[in-house]
Amino acid sequence: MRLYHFPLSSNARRARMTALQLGVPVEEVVVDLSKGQQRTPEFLALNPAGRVPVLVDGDFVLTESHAIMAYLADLSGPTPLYPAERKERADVNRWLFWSAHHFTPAVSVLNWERLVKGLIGGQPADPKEEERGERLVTECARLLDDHLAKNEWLAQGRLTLADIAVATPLMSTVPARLPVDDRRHLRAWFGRIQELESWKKTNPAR
Ligand SMILES: N[C@@H](CCC(=O)N[C@@H](CS)C(=O)NCC(=O)O)C(=O)O
Repeated sequence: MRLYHFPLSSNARRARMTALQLGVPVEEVVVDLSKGQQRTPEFLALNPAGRVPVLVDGDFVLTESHAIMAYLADLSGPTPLYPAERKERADVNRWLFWSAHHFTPAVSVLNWERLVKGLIGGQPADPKEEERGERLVTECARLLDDHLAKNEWLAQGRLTLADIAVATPLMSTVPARLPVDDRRHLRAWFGRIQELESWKKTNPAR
């Protein structure tokens, strides 16, 4: 099984962390986004959207990081990371969808303005977009912090795919200046995630 990724991609990181947490062996293939390798005909044949991650399992090609997480978990057999019981799984799924639909796109706005633009060509950040990103991330961070004030983990009282999915965009907390400094419960939870071997092993600085 091959997992196409880029070390700086938080979307790819959640798939890589999931494989590591589950102990599912995957061959990691780097697609260097900074060199435009996501736009080669070979890669576009795998994912016409030109984005990582992509998982290739035999003749089955799967895109979308949250779907890849669920697929890997199902492949590994019963796992507390992604419970089979209907309501328990729904509890995890709600955070996977929240991550995909709300949190990751919110962080992406600030990531783009404050980090990626600089990396790819030195375009200045657009203050209107920064303001929009600040507002979106602040709303999400408030929701997360309130939940984590009462819960050690996002779902089911233990580490699940929910935590991995939501935590990876926070890898840009410092470079994208995410407005999370005053969210003490969120930061404590993120500290617990950063202690995981799967987080350390997927650190782009390694
Ligand atoms: N919804 C997709 C988003 C994937 C995505 O946007 N990946 C970014 C890296 S974080 C990418 O490959 N960007 C390449 C580009 O925009 O050219 C997922 O969750 O997998």
